[in-house]
Amino acid sequence: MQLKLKMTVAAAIAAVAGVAAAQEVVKIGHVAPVSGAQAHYGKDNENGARMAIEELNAQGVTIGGKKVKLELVAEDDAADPKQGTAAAQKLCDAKVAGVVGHLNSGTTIPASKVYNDCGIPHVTGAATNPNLTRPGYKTTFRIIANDNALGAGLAAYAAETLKLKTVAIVDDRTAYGQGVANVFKRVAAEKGMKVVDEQFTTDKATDFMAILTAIKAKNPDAIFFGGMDPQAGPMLRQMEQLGLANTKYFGGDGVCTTEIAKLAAGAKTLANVICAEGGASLAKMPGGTAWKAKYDAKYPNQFQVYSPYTYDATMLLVDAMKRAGSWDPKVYIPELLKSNYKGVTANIAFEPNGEMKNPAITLYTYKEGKKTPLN
Ligand code: ABU
Repeated sequence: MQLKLKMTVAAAIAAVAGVAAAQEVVKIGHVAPVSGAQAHYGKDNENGARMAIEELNAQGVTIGGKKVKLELVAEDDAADPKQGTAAAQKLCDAKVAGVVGHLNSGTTIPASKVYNDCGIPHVTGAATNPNLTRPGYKTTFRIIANDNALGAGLAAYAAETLKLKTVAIVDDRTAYGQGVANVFKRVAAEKGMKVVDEQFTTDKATDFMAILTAIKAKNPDAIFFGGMDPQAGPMLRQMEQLGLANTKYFGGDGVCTTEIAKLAAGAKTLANVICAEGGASLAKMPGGTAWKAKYDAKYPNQFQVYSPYTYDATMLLVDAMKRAGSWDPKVYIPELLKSNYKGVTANIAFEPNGEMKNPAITLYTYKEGKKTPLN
């Protein structure tokens, strides 16, 4: 009797082990800054990817007739280009099937070469510098509008809707900040605006009194800032201190966060912000409102900007693997390029260079401290 019981237990253990062995693990990488001043963006991005992986695993995923378990391999690049390429190489060495990321154009552009060299696709839902897709790597994909659209949309709004005449431009000298500022400058000038001053800072600075004092002397209708919210928040506070209370403040998606309202710490100049994002507003996304409610329940008070896109990027990778019947990048990359994926953010399809077809852009302002769409 005892022997029979032992044999039954052994058979059950063997059966469970057999099922476990049959279920293969498919790794998906995610990279963003989850340390340093931009950690709030990175955590939000990582949450989006993690939420997608957890939902997919709960539903059960079958690729090429095999049941698989998805595993997120999350890396921190601290928004630093060198750490970005190191993280990319780490993910190549870990043999992930695909990567969601990175956040910053300054890390994504150099990392894209690493992914191309090791043949792994990456999908960014945050990096917006147009140069990302210029090399024509078959492994690079972007699911939001780039800075050509954001900079031009903001310049058109400044010149044509608000009829502003003069602007001072500040950028943080990163690939993103400098790039989006250059597009704004070119299109604003084409539309008849005069650039009365140009100043530069860094993505580490928090004291802008000297450059704002110089700008104040030129009395512009607006300031355009190419950079992120750890700089934009204090800059808005310092604009208020210097009496620049009526100067409009333009920025790209990097300043269009929930966090900027906290970083501006009650400065009235927050209401002067007009920023642009490379997608539809949550209310106009196909699944935005329901998705945001799920996200907030899981990650309270962590939403910033890009998590719906990192969620979709993760789903998109797995959708291509399923259609290809393989998670081998060589096999599923052609399917990824042919995607016609109905995401939470949009219907996602790609141009041959990996840019999204027909991305939306949305302009926002801040009303009573709350980010509010203008279109
Ligand atoms: N798109 C703004 C933030 C990320 C980046 O492009 O650097």
